[in-house]
Amino acid sequence: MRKIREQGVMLRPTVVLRGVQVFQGMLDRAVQQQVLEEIRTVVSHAPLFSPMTPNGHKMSVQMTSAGEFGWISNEMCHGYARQHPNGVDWAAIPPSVSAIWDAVSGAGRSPECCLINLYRETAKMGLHQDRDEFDFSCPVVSVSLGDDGLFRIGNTTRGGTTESIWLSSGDVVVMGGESRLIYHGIDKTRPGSSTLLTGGGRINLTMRVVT
Ligand code: MD3
Ligand code: FE
Repeated sequence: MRKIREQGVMLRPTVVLRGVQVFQGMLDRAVQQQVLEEIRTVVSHAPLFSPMTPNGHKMSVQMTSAGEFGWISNEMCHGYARQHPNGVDWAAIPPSVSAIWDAVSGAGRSPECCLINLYRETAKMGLHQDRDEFDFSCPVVSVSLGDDGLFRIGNTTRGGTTESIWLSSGDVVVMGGESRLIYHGIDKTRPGSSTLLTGGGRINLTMRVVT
């Protein structure tokens, strides 16, 4: 994908929703499998855990990270940290994943965090803003793998109308510019809609610049 950009052929989003760019079907099955295999290695190094919500409830999504920073939320800490809650350094962001950032981010910086979210059957993520990062001029790039997820976006302030779009395995989403601080969430997944993950479920990767 890096090659494509060097040749000067820009990828075009298939859908743009409130400034959020959606590249549907950007990753073919072979690339999805490659990414998944590299993510499995990351997860075996830094196991998935269930973070706490700000109100002290357990989130239904399981998480871990790769990169210089990972995102954690427990009694001790709520935000980016250099180590997994168990004390290990996060693994490096896999090359197949940073290649996606290089292809679509248009950013002059490399991602410092790849957050890995696992949605089993009934997991969801409520509407929220991503504002734990320092530099909002860099986009967030998301990669969907496995089951479809219903992605909802609202506005840069709470309330108002929202719009939804189903994200499928191999879709890439770029939230930059005006859309960087938009409220967003995942209402539900469609269990059984993909055969990519053994045991089913949805994995979302988000790459971010943190500092
Ligand atoms: C819009 N993840 O990890 S990815 C998250 O599918 C998160 O797991 C969802 O929201 C998921 O924080 C949605 C798409 C996404 C990610 C970051 C954004 C959309 C965004 C940041 C700003 C605006
Ligand atoms: Fe988010």
